[in-house]
Formats: sequence, C-alpha cells, structure tokens
Amino acid sequence: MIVGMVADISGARDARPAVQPTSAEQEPGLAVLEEIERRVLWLATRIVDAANHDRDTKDGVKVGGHEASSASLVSVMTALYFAYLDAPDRVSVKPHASPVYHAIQYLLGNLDRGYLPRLRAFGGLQSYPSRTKDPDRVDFSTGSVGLGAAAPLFAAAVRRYVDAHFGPRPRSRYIALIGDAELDEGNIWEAVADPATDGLGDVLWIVDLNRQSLDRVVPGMRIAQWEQQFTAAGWHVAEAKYGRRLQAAFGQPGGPALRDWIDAMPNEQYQSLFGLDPAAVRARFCDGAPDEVIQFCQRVNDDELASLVTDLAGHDLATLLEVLAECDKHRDRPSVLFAYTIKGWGLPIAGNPRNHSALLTEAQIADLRGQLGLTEATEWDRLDPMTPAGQWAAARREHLARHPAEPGPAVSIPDGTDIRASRPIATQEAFGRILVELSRNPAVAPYLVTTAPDVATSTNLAGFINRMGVFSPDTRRSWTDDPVLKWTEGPSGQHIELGISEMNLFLLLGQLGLAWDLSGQPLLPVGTVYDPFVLRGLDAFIYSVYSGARFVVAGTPSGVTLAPEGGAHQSTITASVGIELPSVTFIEPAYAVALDWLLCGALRSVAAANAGEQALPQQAGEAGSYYFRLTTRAIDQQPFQQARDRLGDAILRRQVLAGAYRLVDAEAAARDGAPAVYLAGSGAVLPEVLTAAAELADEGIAATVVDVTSADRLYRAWQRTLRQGVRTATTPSIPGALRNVFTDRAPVVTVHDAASHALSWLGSALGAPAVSLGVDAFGQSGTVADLYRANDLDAGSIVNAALAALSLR
Ligand SMILES: Cc1ncc(C[n+]2csc(CCOP(=O)(O)OP(=O)(O)O)c2C)c(N)n1
Ligand SMILES: [Mg+2]
Repeated sequence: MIVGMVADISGARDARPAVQPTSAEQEPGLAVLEEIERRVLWLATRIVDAANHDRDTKDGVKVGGHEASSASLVSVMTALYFAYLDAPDRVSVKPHASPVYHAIQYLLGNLDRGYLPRLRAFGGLQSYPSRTKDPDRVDFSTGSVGLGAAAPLFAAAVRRYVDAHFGPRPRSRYIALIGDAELDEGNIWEAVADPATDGLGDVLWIVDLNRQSLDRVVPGMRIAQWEQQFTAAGWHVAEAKYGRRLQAAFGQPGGPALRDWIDAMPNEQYQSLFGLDPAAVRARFCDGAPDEVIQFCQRVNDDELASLVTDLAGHDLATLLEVLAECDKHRDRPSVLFAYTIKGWGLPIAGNPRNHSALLTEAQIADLRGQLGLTEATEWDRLDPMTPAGQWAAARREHLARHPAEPGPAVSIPDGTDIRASRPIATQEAFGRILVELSRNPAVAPYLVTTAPDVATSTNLAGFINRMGVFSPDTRRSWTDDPVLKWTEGPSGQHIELGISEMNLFLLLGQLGLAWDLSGQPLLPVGTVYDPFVLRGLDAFIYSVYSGARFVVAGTPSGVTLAPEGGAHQSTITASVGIELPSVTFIEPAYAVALDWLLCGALRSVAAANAGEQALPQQAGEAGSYYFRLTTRAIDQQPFQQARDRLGDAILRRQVLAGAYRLVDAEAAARDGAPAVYLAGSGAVLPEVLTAAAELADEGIAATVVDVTSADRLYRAWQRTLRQGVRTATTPSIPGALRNVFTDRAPVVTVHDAASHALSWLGSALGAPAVSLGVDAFGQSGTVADLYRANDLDAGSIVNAALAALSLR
C-alpha cells in the first residue's frame, strides 16, 4: 500500500493531483492528505487554546501547552498516521506534540469529542502522552525528554528477544518522534551506542529538526555531527530537507547558488524569516547574498519568494513519504530521519525564537478557524464522512485497528525454592542461587530474562548465565575456557548484557516489563545494578514504572556495609527512593529464606500482572515493580531458623511478606515487668541489632528484635489506614502488618544501613518515642566495623540508642 501511495503522490510532484479519490478504497491524493493535515493543525492548536481560554480553572495558574511544538510535527504525524503506519507499528510521540496525537486519534474515531477541550484537566487529556492515563491508546509515555526516544529502541530489542525465544510475531516498526533538542540528552547516545541495540532494522527515529529548543534558536547547527554519530553507530541516516518547490528551484538557473546560500545561512537568520512579511523576507534573505541569488530572487514575486525559501521537506507530505519508504528498505539497521521543520508551522508564531510556550490570541484563533472554513459551531467536527478526507480517515481507522493482546499463559511461581543456608550467607549470593533454582523449574524458566549493565558477574548472576546463556541474535563462538563462567552467546540465551549504562538498564527493564503489551509476550524480567547507581538510572527507573512496566531489580551491594569500596560506591538514600517511588515495592531482607519467599512472591505478582490477571489479593495495590536492596555481607542464618522454629513457616512467611516479623521475641520478659524496647533493623545490620538485644537483655531490658523486610509495605499499610481515617473522618487503627509485630507502645530504635530518615516514621506510626540510627553522611573506606562505628550502627551505639529511647517515654 505504501509503495502505491508514494507512487501516486510522487506522480504529482510539482502539482496537486488532478483526480480526487471518491471512495475509501482508493488511496488518497496529496490534496486529501493536505486537507487532513490542515485539520490536524487546527484541532491541535484549538485543543491547547481551549485548555487555556475556554476553561475557568479558578486558581490563576496558567494551564499552558505547546502550540508551536505541536505545529512542528503536524505534517510528519499526518504522513505517519494517514499514509504510512500499519496496525502492529508502535510510536513514541515527542512530549509536546501530545495535542497532535490526540487530534489524530479523534479524527480516526478513537477518541471521544468530549475530551478535546480537556487537555491538562483532571481526568482529561494528559499534557504529555501517557500510557496509563490517556483515554486513547498510547504506546509509549513521554515527558522527560530523551527517554521517550530511547524507549522504542529497547522495545525493538525486546521484540527481537521475544521473536527468537517464542517465535516471530507480525512485524512492528518502532518509531520515535523526537524533538531536535532531545539529542542533547546523554541517554539518547547511551541507547544508540549500546551493543544490545545493534542492527535493529525495525527502528525509525524521526527528528523534528526545527532548530529550536525551549529557550532559543539553536546556534550553529550540529546536524552534520549528529549524522556522523548515527552513521558511526551503524544507523542508516536520511534527510527530508527541501520541499518539492525548493528542489525544483535548485534545478533552475541560479538554483545551485540559491541552495548554497540557504545551506550556509546561520540558523538565527534563517529562522528570523518566518516571522516577517513577504517584502521583509526578500530584504533579509538577500542581505549579503551573491549576485546569482539576487538575480534568482528578482524573477520571483514577494509572496512566492517568502513561501519558496521556507519550503522545508518536513512539511511536504510527498517528500516525507518518499523518504520514509526509502528508510524502510534498510531492514538491517536502525534508521534516523532528520525532518527539517518549522516550529509553529502554519501559525503566526512560526519560527519566533520565543514561541515555545506562546499561545495564539483569540483573534488569531478566529482567523485560523476562518481560513479552514470552520465556524464556532463546526470547529470540533470530525472530517465529513461524505468527503474523500472523511472516508480516508475511516479507512485508516480500520487499517490501524488493534485487537487487544490475548492474555498470556499463567506462569506458576512457587512460594519459594527451598533454599538451604546452613552457613553464613549474604542476600546477594542467595539471590543468585534462587535464580538458578528458578531456572531449573520448567514452568518458570522460559519466561525469566536477566539483564545487567556490565555487573552481571559481580552481582551473582553468573550461575544463571552459566545455565541459560547470554542472548545474541546470532550464535557467537566463545574463545574462553573459564570453568567458573561460561559466556555462551546465542539466540536462546536468557541474559541480556548491556554496556555500563544504568539508564539503559532501566529502559530495557521497562520494555521487558511491557512485552506483554507491546509484543504480546509476558516475561519475568530481573535486572541487577550496584545499588548506588540506581540513582544514575533513576529517571529511566521512574519512566519505566510510570509507563506501567513490571519487573524486578536488585540493587546490590548497598550501603556502607560495602565497606572497603568507599564513598562513591556506598548508597544511602536509595532506601528512601525505593519506599517513596509509586508503583515500586521496596524490599530489603536480611536472611536467605526470607529473600526466597519475597523474591518468589514478587515474581508471582509480576507474572500475574504481566499475564493481564488481577494482582493477587494479598498484594492488592502492588501491581508494579519490585526493588530488592541486597548486600554482600554474609550473616549467620541461625537466628532466622530460630524464628522459624518459634513461629512456624505459615505465620512467619505471612509476616515476612507483610513487611516485618519478630526475629527475637522478648514479650515474655516484658510481661514479667522488664522495660520493653523494640529494635527494628533492616538488612545487613541485623547481627549488630541481635548483639545489642542480647546486651540489653543482660541489663534486664526486654528488647524485641524486629526484622523489617519491607519498610515500604509497612509504610503503605500505615498510610492506607491513616488516609482511610482522613477520608471517612474516623479514628485510624494501627494496621495488621504493624500490630502483629509491635504489640506494645514501647519505645523503638530503628537501625538501617541507609539514611536514618528512611525508617524514622516508625515512631509516629506506633505512637512511641523513637531513635533512628542510619547513615547520614557520605561513605568512606574502612572495615564494616569501622564504618558501623563511625555511623553509630555498632552494637554499643544501638544499646545507647535503646536507653535513650526508653528515657524519652
Ligand atoms: C529531561 C527534561 N529536561 C527539560 C525539559 C523541559 N523541556 C521541555 S521541551 C524542552 C525543549 C525541547 O526542545 P525540542 O526537543 O527541540 O522540542 P521542540 O519544542 O523544539 O519541538 C525542554 C528543555 C523536559 N521536558 N525534560
Ligand atoms: Mg526543537
């Protein structure tokens, strides 16, 4: 269809097609597409205008929206949605073009009219395309510039993986519409450079090259440099630069000089032409021009000249479709198309250096409405179904219709892998062993896929990799005979190795976690990263969970427990990040069996969500991702075994999953009259907490040790009951997850190898005096004992903290 379409249009290169189609079966002529393009421009502009002028928000806060940024992409998006895309294709739309996207969905019949005046309203159209909140189907959320561009690249990498493991699906092209200033973001180049994205022939990036960013006209175009960077990374590079009229002019006498003159003109001068009246365009364009150019210009009248010299291919549908078809021929590598556009195209604010947030005035809107032959009564109408444009829109709606993904197979995850730990073991090592066990389970193994940014072996993924291999589209010969690590690469491998880019890690995890939707294949994605560098990928982490992706990530090793490594490798604020991130459940177990139960529980929830099932009842509200904070400190597992013997597996497992259990229970001593205190520790510090509890017991103090396995689940349980109280104006109770473990209102000491703030809310939750110990300084090198002492995490400090807490009663 596309080839025929281009042939049809390119046959009319220099003139509008004489014959108009009369029914939806026929492909449209250029004039039909241009009519649709004008309507898209109108609706996108009016959507922003209505948000700002038709609604009384009563709060005095400017609503905003981006008429100029939107106009810049109107032609490209008209070409895509009305002539190029097929149903399986997936598109990421530049954040500020969301009004164009919604205008198109409306014209296609996929969005109710009632939404059009509701851009940026509560429950209305989102400012930036959102997978989870927009009413029309959005493939990729965008907003934080750069990330929406990279996401389709990783989605294509995931499709390559899915096709290799589960059989090919109908071909999807993964397309990103990118603002040119987005190329300033480092994550773009991290994504392009990563070997995991090599040779993805179904990827197409279209750069909206309007030579403007938010603040300014970008001086000295860097396009040549960008093109070289893409070429060096193995991409096919294409340009849509001059429209057909300029191309024709270049063939006339003086044409080559005209072309050289435009090419050499500084951006600031070229952009300034857009805001001028035709006579002034001539004066400025010819200022300093060589004779040949002046002579050429003398042969053209003012109006023609002004429109000719600003005739860019990014607004020339025929040229755009030709270049798109040309990109399609390069199936062996990704393509990038630089489309020269005008920010504010077709609007009075075109090319104005300050147009990023500019809005048309009421008079300008009325003028535009009039130019389209619309009235206030008809301005929101769809294309008339009796016209060729309306019929073509209906045909495209059919062509692009998607059927909802079939629910995937239910992956049955066991409660645990029965990990045994008779000797001291660290959670990081246990994590590696649990994954190996799961890889032996034929019901689970096919769906597991691990990934790491060059830290797979140092985060204990080697066992998994040895069994499952490393993914590569082609089988590669291995030249190493390492008996400990087999690095076998081929299409059946289930570990995807990334270069050192935590941004790429979280972008890939996000797309693996959306494979059920974008590739119709549920997966169980598991990533590892050094915990301090979670923050290096944080924007992509947020992006991925905001997009609704479900995955498991382990941040390991963490905290000052990674003692000799020193400050830059010792995480402190990551626990708070994990607790606070919506749609992420933060888990920090200390013991191997607890980790086993928690990891299997997390994978079960990911599997259920990714198969399109309801979240499991006990994890309601948790249909998100899981962040495990782990350590390399091996600790004695006996205390956990004792808790197991005392409570039994059923109760203990329930409490571990709920977020806390009693590792040492001193309730009997408290009942006998000993002053009671709770020592609530999380993660690697539990041995010090246990020692402190024993010392306190010697002093006659009943110290109950609580192992906080998930501060996040405890906090959420507390908040849920509080909010319930607030909303219903009733007295909130203490939630079960806390009530079962903290039975008394005794003082509490929190102990955490993380910022003390992360657990300090516990005192408020329990209504008890609290002292919070944690790491509130940058790390430094030393032994574990040195650093625990330096941060008051040693047993002696915990004892003192308990005495202080008791004195606060
Ligand atoms: C990570 C991030 N930083 C800053 C912004 C604020 N911002 C929004 S648009 C923009 C400029 C975008 O320019 P460009 O990509 O060229 O888009 P245009 O509006 O020109 O189409 C900036 C800085 C953002 N959205 N995301
Ligand atoms: Mg721009």
